[in-house]
Amino acid sequence: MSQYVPKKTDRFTFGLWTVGNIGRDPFGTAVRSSLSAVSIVRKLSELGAYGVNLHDNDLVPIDAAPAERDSIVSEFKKALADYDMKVPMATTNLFYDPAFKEGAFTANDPKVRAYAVQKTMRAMDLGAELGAKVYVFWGGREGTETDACKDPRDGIKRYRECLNFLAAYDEEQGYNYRFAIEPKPNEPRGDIYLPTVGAALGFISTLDKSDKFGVNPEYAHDTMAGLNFVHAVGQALDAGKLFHIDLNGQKPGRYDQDYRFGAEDIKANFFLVKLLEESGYQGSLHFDAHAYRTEDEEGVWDFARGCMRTYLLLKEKAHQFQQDAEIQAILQDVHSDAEGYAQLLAAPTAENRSKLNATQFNREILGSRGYRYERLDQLTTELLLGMR
Ligand code: GCO
Ligand code: MN
Ligand code: MN
Repeated sequence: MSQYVPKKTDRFTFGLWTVGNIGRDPFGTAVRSSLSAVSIVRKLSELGAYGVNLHDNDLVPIDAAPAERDSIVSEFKKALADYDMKVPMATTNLFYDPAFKEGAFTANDPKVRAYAVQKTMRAMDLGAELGAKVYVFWGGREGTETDACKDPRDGIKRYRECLNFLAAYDEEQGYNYRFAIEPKPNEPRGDIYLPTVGAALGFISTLDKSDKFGVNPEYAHDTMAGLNFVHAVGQALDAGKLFHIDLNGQKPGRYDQDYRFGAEDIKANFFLVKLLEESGYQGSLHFDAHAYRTEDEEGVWDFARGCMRTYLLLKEKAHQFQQDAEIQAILQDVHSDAEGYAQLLAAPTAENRSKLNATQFNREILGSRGYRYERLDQLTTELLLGMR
């Protein structure tokens, strides 16, 4: 059905590192050969993606000489133009090189911190050259195995200093990036600073140019820790801070799996897609995931197609949910405000305060009511199973 075929207007993006993942894990070596950036751009465009995102070193090797860098970048730019692909987001690899083993922006060694900021300035230059509008900060190495090594207040303070420095650089260069902090609780560090969306939102309010900063939540990161990702995204939306999102699949309580979007917990993914669509979120729908290690290149493209198709199927299900008369009747009933209390609470005026003080509530009536959420959830399940 053509409605489930991805189009550029769906704003789907993948990282070069995602479809480019060669299946290395802590227990085994690569199982697929690496794909060139140009071939990834071509294939993703054919599949209907809007763009590709990258870390500096996904494209340009860390030790490339300036001339080599320029020729790689110009070949890549040509491929973007040839295949009508965008680079909406760029980021820095501050986790792979041994220099960052003790942290990057939060490292104890000020020279490591300075190098991390310099590397990010150069990666921001690269992203701007490719047209990126969002710049992601994922602090993969910003954490500890033992808190004997540093006071967490110093970690946070250094993080802030580095981000303030980079926001000033952004302003000076006129890049006008939207900066998105990506929280994660652990992996690769034992514990990572800013583990949750809420922690990142709190931290953002302490930055010099806090308006420029938002979040890049990832399904797997909250789910690993047993948290409700839909609630986290809801809070980010409410704060006007959902600048980007990383979609994937993950079982709770496991290692970082980064499965295909929709591979795990279809119901949670449905509520996520429903929320994104109903909120009017206009940013990229970025898949930060990779194919199972069992796959060859064909499986990689099955994986990429699957991420996008499942999103579109769930988007259609969200539409059906809105059209379903029985579901909507239950919702209407539980949200009804016949006596105007919702209005009263929304306006803390003196009149409303005294009105509320004078009100007599019947606790028994309030407590004896049934909400019909069993039926509502069953209807949702049946809708997702194609039975409605
Ligand atoms: C992870 C992270 C990364 C980041 C990426 C972009 O768990 O490894 O999700 O994939 O998203 O580095 O900043
Ligand atoms: Mn991740
Ligand atoms: Mn991510």
